[in-house]
This record gives sequence, C-alpha cells and structure tokens, in this order.
Amino acid sequence: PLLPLNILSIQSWVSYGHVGNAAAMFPLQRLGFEVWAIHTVQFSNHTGYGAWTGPVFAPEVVAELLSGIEARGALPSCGAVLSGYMGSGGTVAAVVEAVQRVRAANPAALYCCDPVMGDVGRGVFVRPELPDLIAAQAIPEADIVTPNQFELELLTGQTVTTLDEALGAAHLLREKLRPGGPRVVVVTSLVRSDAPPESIETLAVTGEGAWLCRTPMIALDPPRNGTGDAIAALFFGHYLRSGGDAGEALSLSTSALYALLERTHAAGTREIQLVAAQEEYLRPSRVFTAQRIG
Ligand code: PXL
Repeated sequence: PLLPLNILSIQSWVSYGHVGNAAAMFPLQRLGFEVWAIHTVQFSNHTGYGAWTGPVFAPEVVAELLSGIEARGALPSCGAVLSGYMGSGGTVAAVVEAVQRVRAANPAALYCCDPVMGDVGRGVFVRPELPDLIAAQAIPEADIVTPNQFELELLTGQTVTTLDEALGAAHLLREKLRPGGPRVVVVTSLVRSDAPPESIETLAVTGEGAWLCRTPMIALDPPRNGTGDAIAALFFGHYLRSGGDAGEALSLSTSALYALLERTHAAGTREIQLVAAQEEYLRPSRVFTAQRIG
C-alpha cells in the first residue's frame, strides 16, 4: 500500500562483499523500494577481515548530499530513513539532522535506526565513542530500533539471558524511542538460556504486543558480517510494505535471513550470498511464523 516508496539509507559502503548499504540496498530494491543511498565510509571490505582500505567520509558529506537531493525537490517524497554503521561520532549528529530535515519535508516519514555497535563474542567493533552518542542522539529520534542481543544490553544496561529479561529490556528501550511514533523494538539473533537448544530467535515489541520468531540455528564460523544489516533492512522493508504489521514483518524478515544464511552455509563463502538469495526476500521459500507472546 505504501509503494512505491523512497527510502534514504545512510550506512557504510564496501566495494567487495556485503555489509552496510552493500547489504541493505539490494534486498530493499528487491522488495520494490527506491533506495537513496548515502555512504558514511567507503571501504574495500568489511572490518571483520582486520584490514581494509578507503576513507571515512566527513560527517558534513551527509548534509551536502541531502541538500543535493533536496534541490531536486525530492525530500517530501522520502517516506523512510534507515541508518546503520556510522564511521565516526560526528556522523551520528549528521544522521539525526538528516532525519529531522526529512521529517520537516514529510512529517509521516519513519526512521529505523540499526544501532550498530558490536556483537556477542566480538564485543564493541565500532569507534568507542559511538555507543553513547547513538543512545543519546539517534535513539530518541527513532521509530524502529533493531539491536542484536549485545546491543540491547549495551543500550539498556541490563543483562539479557532469558525471554523475560529480553522482553523487559525491549520494553525499557521502547520508552527511549520517539514519542508519537510507533516505537518498535526488534531484537535480532537472540540466544537465551530458556529456549529450545540449537535455535535462534528474533523478537519484536510494539505498543500492540510482542512477537517471537524462532528458526534452527545455522552456526557459521566465523560469523558472517552484514547479517544484522540485512535483517534490519528486511524488517523495515516488510514493515513498510505491510502497513506496519510487526508480526508479519518479523516472520518474513527472519525467514528471508534464514534462507540467506542457509545458502551462505552451503556455499561456504566468507561473504553472505546476498545476490544469490535474491528470490527469498519478498516471499521466502520456507516461512517461520512469528508467535504472538504478549
Ligand atoms: O555489519 C556491520 C558493519 C557495517 N559496516 C562495516 C563493517 C561492519 C562490520 O564489520 O565493517 C564497514
């Protein structure tokens, strides 16, 4: 119903492989969205390799590119903003300013913030000043936030090992989102002590209720970078396509990610099989239905 819809996506770019915008754009395009991409960095490859080349763009570049888009008269037709990996602290303020400029042109625009900070096992992998800046500046502007379990703990200061703790922390984080918005918290790659073994879950909490979606665990060693970026884009895309149905968006995005990981596992590649899995984004071949739990 909301299509065609233009999404401004502010994230990192890599030439080789798939993280950031290079993991988010193609699934969103495959779902039928126009993606206006602004890159916060352009690296040769993701930082999980330990070495890379290429620049972190100055935060001013975000505003500069947005001004060019604005000069085309396009801003009122921007329906959504997605942000992910930020190269530097200044980028957080630049993203927030971009969201505010989009909202000034289109008050109905929704902002989905993927608070990329780190992961269980790897710890914080962004610049150390970023977590506090994201919590203080980006979260209060966000309508949807998509932390993984580690980022949920960092954003709330709570330990999350059980479903009750995950729900409690998600509700706490909801309170920090933009007043007046839908306030949707999506927890990705949840592995809790009271779940069936060999499973992994996603959790969505909104003002209307809570949904849990479980799939078999696909253990990738090493873990593949970009999966969080892809599921944030897929959730946001399906949320917008469904007119704000968090349960459906959770089912479809989790199922699509499962298919992507299955293909990546089968191929045995270091990079996620983002292009090869293209048929799975709109209508995943195996749907794991999210259960309403609250
Ligand atoms: O997946 C998050 C991410 C985004 N962008 C860049 C990264 C990573 C994680 O490694 O290196 C450049």
